[in-house]
Order: sequence, then structure tokens, then C-alpha cells
Amino acid sequence: MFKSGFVSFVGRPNVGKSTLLNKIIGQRVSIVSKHPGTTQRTVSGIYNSANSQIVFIDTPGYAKPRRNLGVRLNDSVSGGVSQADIIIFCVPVNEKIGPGDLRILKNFFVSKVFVSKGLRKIPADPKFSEIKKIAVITKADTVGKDALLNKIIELDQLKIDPTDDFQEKIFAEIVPVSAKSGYNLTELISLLKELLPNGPKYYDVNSISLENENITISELVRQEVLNDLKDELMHSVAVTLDEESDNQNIKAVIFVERDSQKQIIIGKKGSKIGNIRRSAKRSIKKQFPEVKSLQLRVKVAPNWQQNTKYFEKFSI
Ligand SMILES: Nc1nc2c(ncn2[C@@H]2O[C@H](COP(=O)(O)OP(=O)(O)OP(=O)(O)O)[C@@H](O)[C@H]2O)c(=O)[nH]1
Ligand SMILES: [Mg+2]
Repeated sequence: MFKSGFVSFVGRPNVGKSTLLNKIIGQRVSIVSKHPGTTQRTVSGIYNSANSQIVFIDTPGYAKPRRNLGVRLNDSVSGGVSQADIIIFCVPVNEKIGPGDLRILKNFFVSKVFVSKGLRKIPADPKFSEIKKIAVITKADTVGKDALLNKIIELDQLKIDPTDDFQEKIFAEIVPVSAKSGYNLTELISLLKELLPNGPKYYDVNSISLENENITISELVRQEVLNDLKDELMHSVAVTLDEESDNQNIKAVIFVERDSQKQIIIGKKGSKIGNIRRSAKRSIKKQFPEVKSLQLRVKVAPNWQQNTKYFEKFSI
């Protein structure tokens, strides 16, 4: 039987969700950086095989929000999860499981909670209780076999509330993988095929993503801007395409929050923005060979991470 459906990745920032998606799809559909907080919206990647079609949904890192942008990103994670047949909790093998992970599990994974005065259990949020849930341990290449095994055991025995003797197992399966080395990815895909329902091919096999082209192009520019930025500044960067852009001539606007940041992006005598433009053009042409020119401008949108009116403009 043909299997199809939606599989969403969730996890703290920087655990390797987007890298894993790109590795599975075989192309860069979601941008990646060494900084936490890279993904700013849900991003899809379509995996096709002879007997399956899996639409993967990458989501922003789920974290305690510090500004309105953080609230928006967490809402976008909920949106990405609610349409899934399977959700994958991503946790890196080389970091401790902490409060940030437990918050995610409480919100999206634990379908039953203990009711204080009795032994009855009720679904935490019926919207999520039907979704199959698995854990993927990422970055398996960074540790030895013993550490990997210990992490599997730790996750298998993990309790959200240590006093709850009735908690059921959180994950149907726990799979260690490495997007870097490719370790266990075939096994992960086989498992997902087993868990997915029988279903039709929803999308054309030639499309690798459901995003519109303008967003994909803006993201390719943002990827180059982020490449050598410091953590703090990277959160201030958003990219949109100017209305005057057409298929061949792209005009992108890089937004930052302060004038001093604008100077950093432009660099001495425009050296930095020149480099960004050249590398962004190269990566855009790879996916969109018809593109002939790329122009970049840098603008200041003061304190935009706090200002919800900008989110729509930036497609966040
Ligand atoms: N060693 C190793 N590093 C990895 C692996 N996967 C991802 N990384 C690194 O982890 C960092 C974060 O990767 P991302 O894919 O951007 O992480 P993310 O979970 O999408 O992050 P957010 O978008 O911030 O939520 C990058 O520096 C990646 O190169 C892996 O399998 N092995
Ligand atoms: Mg990401």
C-alpha cells in the first residue's frame, strides 16, 4: 500500500531539526546556522519514494519567549504540529535533557495528565492526542556508543512529573540519527512509513517544498547574512523581497533593528554586503537558474522583534 502524510519536527532551538530535514530531502529547503533561533517559520520538505510521500514540516525552535517574536515562533510551532500525523521530538545527544525539553513534551507530547484528586487521566489537549509521537536523538556522530545508549534509556524512562506513577511511555519509538554522517536515516524513514496511514500521493513528485518562491529566495539571502554574524545580531535580521522584483531580477531588503547593525551588515566600503550578494546570488541561481541579477538594500525596522505589525510583512 502507498503511505503518505505529514511529519513535524519539534525541539529546542539549535538541536538540528533543519539540518535533518535538508539531509532527508537531499537539498537545502530550510536554512541552517550555528546560532539558536535560525528557523523563523514552518518550512516544508517533500520526500518521495516508490511507495510513499512524506511531507516533513520543520518548525522554529520552541523556547521561552523573550519578545513578541518568540511568542509568534511558538505559535507557529503549534500550527506545524497540529496538522501532523507524526511528531518527532528532536533532542541532541550531546546536551542534557532540561526544562526546555520538558516544556515541549508537556505542550505537545503528553496526551494524558494526572488529575490531582483521583486516579483518572484525561487528554492534555485532544488536538494532539491522536498524533503519533517519536523521539529522534540528533548529532549521534558527536559521541560514542555508550553515551548514545544512555540517552536512549534516559528518554525511554523520562517522566514529565516524577511523582506520577501512572505516566505512560511518551515515545512510540526512539531513534538515534546523525544528519552529518547519515547514520540511521534509512531506518528512520522506514519507521515513519510503517507509522503513516495508507494514503494517496498528495503532491507532484517534482516539488520539494510547499513554500512560495519569494519566501524561498528571501531565506537564501538570510542564510548568507547569518553565515558569519554574532548570535545577538542574527535575531535582528529579516529579509523580504521588494515588490519590484520579478523572476529574473531580484530586489531583496535586509531588515535590521538599529543603525549600528546596518553598518555591520554593509561592512567597510560595502565589502560585507558585496560578499553576501555574491554568495546569495550563487545559491539562488542553483535553485532558480532564470535569475539574472540580485540587488540588496539594508533598512532599519526599529525594534521589530517586539512589533507584531512587522511579522506579516516579513512572512513570519
Ligand atoms: N555534529 C553534528 N552537528 C549537527 C548535526 N545536525 C545539525 N548540526 C549542527 O547544529 C547546528 C544547528 O542546526 P540547525 O539545523 O540549524 O538546528 P535547528 O534545530 O533547526 O535550529 P533552530 O532553527 O534554531 O530551531 C548547526 O551548527 C548544525 O551544523 C549533526 O548531525 N551532527
Ligand atoms: Mg531550524
